[in-house]
Amino acid sequence: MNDKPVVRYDVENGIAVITIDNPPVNALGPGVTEGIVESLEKGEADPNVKAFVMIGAGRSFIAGADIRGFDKSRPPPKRRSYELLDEVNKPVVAAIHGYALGGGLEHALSCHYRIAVADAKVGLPEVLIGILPGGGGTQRLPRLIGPKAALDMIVTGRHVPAPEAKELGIIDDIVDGADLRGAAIAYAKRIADARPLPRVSAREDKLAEAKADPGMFDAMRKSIARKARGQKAPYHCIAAVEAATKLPFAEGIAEERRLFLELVSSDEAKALRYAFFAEREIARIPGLPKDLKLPEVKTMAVVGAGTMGGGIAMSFADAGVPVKLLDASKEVLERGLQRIRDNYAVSVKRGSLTQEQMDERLALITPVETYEEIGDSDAVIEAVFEQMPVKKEVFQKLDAVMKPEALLFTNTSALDIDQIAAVTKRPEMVAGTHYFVPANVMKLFEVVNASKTAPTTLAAAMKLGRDINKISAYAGNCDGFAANRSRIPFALEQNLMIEEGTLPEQVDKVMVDFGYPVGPFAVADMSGLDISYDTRKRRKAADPNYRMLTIPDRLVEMGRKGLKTSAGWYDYEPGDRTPRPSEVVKEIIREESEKLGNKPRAFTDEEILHRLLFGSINEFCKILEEGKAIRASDLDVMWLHGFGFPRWRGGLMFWGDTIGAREIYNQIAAWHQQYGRHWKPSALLRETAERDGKLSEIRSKAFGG
Ligand code: 3H9
Repeated sequence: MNDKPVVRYDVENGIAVITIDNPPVNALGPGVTEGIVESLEKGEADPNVKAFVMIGAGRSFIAGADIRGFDKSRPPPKRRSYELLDEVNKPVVAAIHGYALGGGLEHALSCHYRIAVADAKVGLPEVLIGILPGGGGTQRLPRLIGPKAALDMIVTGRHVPAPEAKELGIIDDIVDGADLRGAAIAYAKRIADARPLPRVSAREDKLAEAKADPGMFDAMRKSIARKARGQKAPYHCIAAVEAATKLPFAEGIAEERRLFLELVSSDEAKALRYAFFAEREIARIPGLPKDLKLPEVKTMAVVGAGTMGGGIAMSFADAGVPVKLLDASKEVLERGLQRIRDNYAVSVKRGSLTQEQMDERLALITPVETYEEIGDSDAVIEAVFEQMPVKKEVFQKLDAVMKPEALLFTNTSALDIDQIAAVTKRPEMVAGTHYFVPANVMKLFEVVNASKTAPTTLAAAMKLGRDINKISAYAGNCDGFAANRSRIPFALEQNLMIEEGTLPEQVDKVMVDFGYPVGPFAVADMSGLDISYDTRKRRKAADPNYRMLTIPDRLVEMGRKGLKTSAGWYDYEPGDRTPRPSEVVKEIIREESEKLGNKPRAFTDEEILHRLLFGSINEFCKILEEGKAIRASDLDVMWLHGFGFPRWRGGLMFWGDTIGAREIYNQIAAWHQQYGRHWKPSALLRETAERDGKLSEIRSKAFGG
């Protein structure tokens, strides 16, 4: 047990310095707010103290309340530090470096002055974990910077860089980062005698903005309606800020508290907290030595300038990493580069990128036509055609030209990486780095550990993903790896239910109501039905028992390839992406289900939802059983960042726990009897059901579970 105090108090030349020292991020865990209160009381009572400085030790000011604490019951504090800060009669200066987030910024807002170093960030990101700022942030921030700017910060949860925070009026001064403590003490001395104390809670001037524009709150509700569908927290955030403009400060605080308490133990907040920690846990691979010396990856090469290769090159350029893009065909290379330019140009047009940033990123991508030119890169990702002989040829060439310490990665989504690695003399330096489409946008970066991959290669690949702001996720080498493999049952059920007579629009509506941004049939139309058609044909050629899907096959064969042909599962008007239910498709479904001997029947929404999701829960368990993933929560994160699973539902396994492993197992066992082999229950699922365990807490036995 570490009994180092989490809050230190010392007095220097009449200035009491309150230092929060609760690693890693100075969250407001047990003892912290109590320590702040105690220090303020001590300084108030000491006639030698003229002013206070509040500062964080280590890498940050305060990153907010301790998120783990929301699931534990803690007795309410005798005095709330936010309130005491408002009451003290000596000025308090918040000295911010690193992050001042959530309760951290709320403490700073309760102080009388705020100074920050230039690279500090401030924000109220509570909405991202399903709650609202409950330490007075919804009442003080609008008073300090106006309700409009406060709404923007509180409803998006975005981190605001210190220079912008100064412009907004959150920060009084930007100071040199070399000696923040010294600068803060000097600042405190300067303002020590200034009266009255500038208390944010006492300000009313900025609130006038809401009187001039009373419609801003409804406008905000309207603007978030699509994105915030199914969620409560963003709306409660708006309500709390609105209260700030209508109620006296103390009543506004009471209303904030009431709304906060409604959210903090909601399913939405629990799910978002789960996702927050799952996203951090996924970086850990049990058994990997902590002191591994990783090869540095500072320059990259990508082989293949198709859509995928181009997206991969962009993912590096976006992170400031120089990347060579290799394609033997000049034409493909130029087309690839043009696609990259066009993609960046769209971002510039939308305003998410400046022309200067676009130029900088393009300058980081160097097109090359020969393997020799990439030989000195620290690592290479192959993104060529998905055919084993082609991949093998590429890897033989890479092995010959790449410097001996270079890492060789493949972006294959389905092929056996052991076979690819076997053609090289360095299979220990080969791993999979599987991107999701579009590669420059999707956050998931699946790192596939082949049988000979060395721990350093694996760890370097995981780090590479994080370095380019992706979420690296471990997967074992098997058909489809972890993410795509776990989604196969979903895609299969989607089609089988159609054969039983349900319609694409019905399935899509259920999934959109569940929280997906778009239903699976509309997504299939966007991706192009011909892609899965080609995969099915390939699989059938390799395995005569492979079950073909006649309905989507017929659609492709009659030219209905999706959005690009203005017809797929849905009809589309030219130039319009709105899916419209199709009579043609309805008729094909009727004919094909009749041929299969299926009598059309009505599906309930619940049956559709469970048929789509239970199969993947079963597959998650099989993947974990085989040691091809580490934890259930990793697979949940993969679905959040690879397949658009609604974040406020936590993840597939977390959602499964709201139903219960036992009920899911029983249903799967019943469908196994009814539909056959593809519903065979996983032994791990059965075992979890029998002991009433939690699906989201399953950890593969191969990794010590
Ligand atoms: C709040 O403040 C409510 C208030 O309104 C008051 C209500 C009354 N709690 O992310 P990292 C851990 S709600 C507990 O890898 P980075 C994290 O789990 C809160 N733990 O580092 C990890 O642990 P481990 C509002 C926390 O540098 C380690 O710290 N605040 C918390 O990439 C390092 O984290 C937020 O929502 C926490 N609050 O990013 C901010 N924060 O090593 C949440 C971090 O065991 N935090 N940990 O895996 C963040 O956004 C990022 O952690 C931050 C640093 C940007 C600060």
